[in-house]
Amino acid sequence: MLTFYSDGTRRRRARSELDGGVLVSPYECPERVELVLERVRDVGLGEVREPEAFGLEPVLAVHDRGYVDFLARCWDDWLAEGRTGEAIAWIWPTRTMRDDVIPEHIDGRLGHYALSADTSICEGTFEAAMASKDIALSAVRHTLASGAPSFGLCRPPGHHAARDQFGGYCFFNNAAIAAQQALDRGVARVAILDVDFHHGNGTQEIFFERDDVLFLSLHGDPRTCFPYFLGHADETGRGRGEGFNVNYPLPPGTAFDAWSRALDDALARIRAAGCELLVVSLGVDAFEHDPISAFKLTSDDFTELGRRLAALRLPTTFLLEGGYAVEEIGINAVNVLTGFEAA
Ligand code: OKP
Ligand code: ZN
Repeated sequence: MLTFYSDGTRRRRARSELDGGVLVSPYECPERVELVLERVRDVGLGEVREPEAFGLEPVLAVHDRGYVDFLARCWDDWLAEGRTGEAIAWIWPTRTMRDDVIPEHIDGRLGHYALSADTSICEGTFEAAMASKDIALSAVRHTLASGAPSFGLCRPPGHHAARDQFGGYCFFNNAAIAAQQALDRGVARVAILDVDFHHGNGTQEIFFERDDVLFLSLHGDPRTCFPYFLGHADETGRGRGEGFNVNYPLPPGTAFDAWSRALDDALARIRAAGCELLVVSLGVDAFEHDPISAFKLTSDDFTELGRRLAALRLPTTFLLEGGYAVEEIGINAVNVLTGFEAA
């Protein structure tokens, strides 16, 4: 299987994440991709290729232009205010306020475009997000052209990024951008299966009213898990999208037996919907030792996940999302890929 990777992903090296009332060193760190890349090479998964540069057009097919402009300029605008730390949102247009007038000041713009305070913006963030979406686009292009599976070693992740919001360590929604690219190149229906521990609120939002993308997500129940305000089972799509959004909220402590029952239901739905391409939002934070998650999957379970995905016999693109047990992230992510290839 080909892997797409670029050093541009390491341009984001944030120093601060607001975590339980203190600023900590971010869980979503550049070492994550270095270790996955090392594992890809150690197991001999296949060639590692540089992505092509696709520019902003495929980004603007799923994201708002004002949002993209904000991300491109945020760091400079922040520095222009004389700030010394990293850019972190701290005020939002909450329920009783107005969100139809976008503020001019960078603090107001941050609140308009942020969905959470865990994700600071620092020098290089926009460049890393650009590299990450180019990796996703290159991976899906390869799968479309050859029918062969591919692995996009994306960083930063993407599934929390909505049409005009960043947060949960995500800026551009790599999976949504890749899926839209496939549709624009003639694929009739794409399945996005999100196995990251956290609900893919951004991907859900982007495709909620559409029937050309079937979105399915297995995740920690939002009653107790980030992102808290989306991801319930009754969110099934709207309008022509009704039935094309499937959430499997699962309780903390869920292990592979219960998790894989939800997985098998998702796979049956992908089969029934006649999808021509599978994009896997491959977070490996369902791992039992993940520091910020609560499921109990083992490293071997990730191999079995890969096997079950292969049984769909669909052209498949894997895109890295979360996974914060850094020591084991390479083993867990690549186990999915070797399990897929062995099947
Ligand atoms: C991103 B992805 C406490 C944690 C806050 C929420 C989790 C973001 C997960 N500072 N961050 O889905 O792996
Ligand atoms: Zn996650």
